[in-house]
Amino acid sequence: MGERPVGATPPRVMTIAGTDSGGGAGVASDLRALAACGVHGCVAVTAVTVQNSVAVTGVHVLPPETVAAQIEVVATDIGLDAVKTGMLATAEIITAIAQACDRVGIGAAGPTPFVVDPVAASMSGVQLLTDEALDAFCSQLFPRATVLTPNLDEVRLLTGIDVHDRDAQYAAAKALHGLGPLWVLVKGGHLVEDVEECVDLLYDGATFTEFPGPRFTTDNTHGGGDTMASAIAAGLARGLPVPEAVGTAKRFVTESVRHSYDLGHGHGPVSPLWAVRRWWAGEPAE
Ligand code: PXL
Repeated sequence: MGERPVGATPPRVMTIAGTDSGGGAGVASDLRALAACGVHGCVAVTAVTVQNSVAVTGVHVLPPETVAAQIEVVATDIGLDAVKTGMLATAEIITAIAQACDRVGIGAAGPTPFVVDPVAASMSGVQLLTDEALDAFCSQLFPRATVLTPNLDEVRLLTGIDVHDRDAQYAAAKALHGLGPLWVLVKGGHLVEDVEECVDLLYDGATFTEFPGPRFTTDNTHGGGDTMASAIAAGLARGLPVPEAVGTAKRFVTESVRHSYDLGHGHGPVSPLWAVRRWWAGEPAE
C-alpha cells in the first residue's frame, strides 16, 4: 500500500547548489537523495564544476541574477516546502540568494524551512567558496537559516575552533548558534578521535541532542554532507520537527555511507539508492 494517493503532488524541495560532472556531489547527489526520500527536487544552479572522482579542475560561476531568478520562478509557481543550499561560490551569489529568499518567504522571512550547508571546499581541498564569501555567508545566510549543518573543517573556517573532542564540538555548536541560525548541527564525521562512532550534535540555543551512528572505514564519502542536508530538508518538507528531521536524516545518511561504492580512481559517492532498490529487486510497484 502506498502512503499517498496515486498522482498526489509530493513535497517540493529546492537545492541551491553547484553541479559535479562526476555525479558524486552537489546537485546530482542532492537530487538522488531527494528522490530517494520521496520528495520532488527543484534546482537553482549556482556554478558548474569540472570534476571527476579525483579532482575539481574548473569552476564556472553563474550570474547572481540567474541564481535568484531560478529560486523565484519556482517558488512562485511550483511552490517550495523546504530549501537547502550547497556550493554557493561567491559573495554576490549569496547576497542574491538572501534577497530572493526574503522575497518569496524562505527561511527567517517566511514559512519555508531553510537548510544551510556551508560548503567551503571539495574533498580534494579545492575552494568552492571565495574568501570574501565567508563574511557574506555568516552575516546574510546564518540569520536566515532554519538549520546550519557544518562539518568540522567548516567549523574551523567559520569559528576558528579546531574540534578534537566532544567538549569542543559543544563549544562550536554554541559559537555557531550565536551567529543566528535557529538550529545548528555540528557533524562529527571528521572527528577521527571518535574511533567507533560518528556523533552529530544538534543545538537550538537551549538543548543539545546527540545523534550517534556507526563509523565506517571507507574513502567513499563524496556527497555525504549534501545527502545529509538534503535528507533533513526532505524531512522538514514532510512536516517533521527539526529534531525528528535530523534523526531521520542521520539514519538515512548512515545507510547511504554503508552502501557507498567505488567510482573512478578517487573518492566514490555515498549512495541513497539503497532506499529505492526494491524495484530492481523485482518487487511490484504497489
Ligand atoms: O560535497 C560538497 C560539494 C558540494 N557541491 C559541489 C561539490 C562538492 C564537493 O566536492 O563539488 C559542486
